[in-house]
Amino acid sequence: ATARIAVTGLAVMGSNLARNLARHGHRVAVHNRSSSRTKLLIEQHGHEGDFVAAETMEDLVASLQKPRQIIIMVKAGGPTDAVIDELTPLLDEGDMVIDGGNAHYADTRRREAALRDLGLHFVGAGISGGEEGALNGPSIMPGGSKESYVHLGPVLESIAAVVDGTPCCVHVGPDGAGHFVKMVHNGIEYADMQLIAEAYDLLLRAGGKTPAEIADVFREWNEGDLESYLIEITADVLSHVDADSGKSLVEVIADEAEQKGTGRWTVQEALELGVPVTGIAEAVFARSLSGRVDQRKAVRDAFGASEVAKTVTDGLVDDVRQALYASKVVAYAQGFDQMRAASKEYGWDLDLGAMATIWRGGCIIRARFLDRIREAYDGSPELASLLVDDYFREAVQNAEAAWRRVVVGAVQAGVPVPGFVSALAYYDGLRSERLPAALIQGLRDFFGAHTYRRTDREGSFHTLWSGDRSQVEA
Ligand code: NBP
Repeated sequence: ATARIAVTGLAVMGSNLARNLARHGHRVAVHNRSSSRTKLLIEQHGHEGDFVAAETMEDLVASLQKPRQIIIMVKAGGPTDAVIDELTPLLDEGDMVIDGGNAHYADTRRREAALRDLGLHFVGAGISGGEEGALNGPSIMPGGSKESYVHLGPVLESIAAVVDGTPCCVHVGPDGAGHFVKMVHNGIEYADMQLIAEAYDLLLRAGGKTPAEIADVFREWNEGDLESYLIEITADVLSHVDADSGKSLVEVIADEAEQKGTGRWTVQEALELGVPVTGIAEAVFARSLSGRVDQRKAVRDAFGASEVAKTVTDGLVDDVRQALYASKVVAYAQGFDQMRAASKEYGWDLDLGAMATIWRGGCIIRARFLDRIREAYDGSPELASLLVDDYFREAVQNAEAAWRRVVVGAVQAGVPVPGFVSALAYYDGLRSERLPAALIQGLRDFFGAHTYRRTDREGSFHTLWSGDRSQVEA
């Protein structure tokens, strides 16, 4: 029994994670349901480090130091439960089971509670960065008990991405906190990509630029506040020429965005928590709309394809940059708001500054910008919104005029920019002295006697709408 840690599930993510562990000097036991994958890993990469191949789950467990640490990297859902059921009878009190898959945080909460009853630690760890990240340094978001992190932290931190000497891995919070944070990360990724796509579409259709020209714009943007992995790869994708057609690849890719579901989960959970994550919701719906091919055709046939008025102005490129930045601030403000709400709901005590810190490297939304978010929450952990932090307030104020010009211009030109529009509406909504919610309350009271509160007196009131319309205290 000599291996430090184990990985079961050796498809692309599990194999790469095991290799990453081995390359960092950890003796790693490896196992897969069908042993062909285990053999392949050892054949191809066995020389990279110290692997112990296990044919069966019993062998895997027997090969580990105590307390045992076993990472599960299988398909999320039923397969994860199947592996847990197979594994738990073989374990001893204090052992740790780590789920590195994309589990729903509610499943993680359920599994954590069940394993806690058995005296085991269950750690739902969000792992971001895809296969490349798993191999070379992901962003890792482990939940579960503090006690488990004492053992697990050093190993996970050793294989995580590192930015400015700090590993992109921290104990996020109890039970499902890690998977929740990973889910919100993915939701923000949806919003970020939608905003980038809208900026591209504006420059293409209203600005009359070619994809190659837009690639240069994104390259330039990547030198400033927008610097991020997604902006960088946008330039790469836009400048790629398709060998078959000789066109820009983006012009021949089918315009139907797919989704695996974490964006949808983020929005579903936001609805439950009552947190307006409008940017993420618009991003999820924009993907859904793109996939409604028959409906798109029917409406196009009925109305004619929208003719976009070219609104090329000297300032368009810089206006779009500023609109993108301000909308992105809003998307992150919403995502962080959701984490804050969940933290309160579930008693997780999330350190939001630390979340920004561990997203600076290894993951898809890694960006310069996250340093500013970390500073904002380090300075005031109870920040009401990212928007009120001095740095972001100033950034949004500076961008506001350009942001409005872009939204107005896009609406007039007929380019759909749901992300930009909804971000601006969110900002305007929060800033309004009075909202028409007052009228909604009046209507609710009218048809359903749902009562309302007044601005000038304590208490709940109802107007006798179908009687003499006098007011009664409810
Ligand atoms: P997959 O999600 O494609 O799952 C394949 C693995 O699950 C294989 O090892 C397979 O074993 C195993 N498995 C299945 Br399916 N059913 C099983 C069962 N009933 N019992 C035991 N093992 C079972 O692998 P992946 O793409 O490497 O992803 C692994 C996890 O990481 C997933 O939760 C995924 O969502 C998450 N993730 C993936 C990425 C990414 O970029 N791909 C990024 C971040 C997170 P077999 O070989 O015997 O069929």
